Amino acid sequence: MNSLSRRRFIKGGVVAAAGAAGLGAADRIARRYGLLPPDAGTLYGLGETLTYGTQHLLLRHSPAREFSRSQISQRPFPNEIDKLPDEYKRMQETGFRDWKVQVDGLVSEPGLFSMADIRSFPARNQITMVACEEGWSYVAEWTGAPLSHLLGLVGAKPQARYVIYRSIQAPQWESIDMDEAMHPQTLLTYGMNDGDLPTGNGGPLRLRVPRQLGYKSIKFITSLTVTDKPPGLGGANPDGGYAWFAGI
Ligand SMILES: Nc1nc2c(c(=O)[nH]1)N[C@H]1C(S)=C(S)[C@@H](COP(=O)(O)O)O[C@H]1N2
Ligand SMILES: [Mo]
Repeated sequence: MNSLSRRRFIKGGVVAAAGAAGLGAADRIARRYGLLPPDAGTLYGLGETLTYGTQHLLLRHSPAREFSRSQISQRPFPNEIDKLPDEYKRMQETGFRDWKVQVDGLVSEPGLFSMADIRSFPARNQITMVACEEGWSYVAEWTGAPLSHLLGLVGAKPQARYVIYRSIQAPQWESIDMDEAMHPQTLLTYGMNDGDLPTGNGGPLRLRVPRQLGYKSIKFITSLTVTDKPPGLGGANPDGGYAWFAGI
């Protein structure tokens, strides 16, 4: 069984078991173990709680599928983006020399990091899929620094539960839990298919979260906040069918 069908199988099984045991029981267990996702209170909250809770307990260390070079898509698909601010264009003209990422919140040493700083961190390459909730996908090779490295540098505190990340393209932001943030495949990426990350795909810096749907991989990252508070939903608007936890 590949990892995708295994996840579906596990999800189905646990949902069925929860149905038999009573959904109230699932909710109580999720509360007890601190596994309520930020959208637990919304219309689809119970389903989201079950999905998040089961995946978290069973699959929190499991990797996203990595592909071989020959599976890289001929034309990586840059999804349409809203207009970028003039500030972006100014920084682009000087090769993003002045691009800064602010890191704050529950950390011992908040700081500002330049692209040169981030490029000096230990790098990782991985060939993964961007899967959009609208049904299309592509495979590309991504180069970047594990987010875990940056979180280690700033000294994320033990009570940290989530990382919020924001784009220069306000109001684009999302959040992930600490397991996702510390996962070795969660990368601050600046390279794609042997070149710099193109603007359309989020250059100069994009957080790739390959274990979740495309909308969690926010482009043009300018700040990160470590927190112990449920962070709200970002673009994960339940009315639009977007779940906060978008595991694939
Ligand atoms: N800043 C920003 N990040 C974003 C988006 C966006 O519009 N702005 N779109 C998201 C969505 S819905 C998807 S599916 C992916 C698409 O990534 P791609 O353009 O590399 O195909 O980017 C995500 N990150
Ligand atoms: Mo998307």
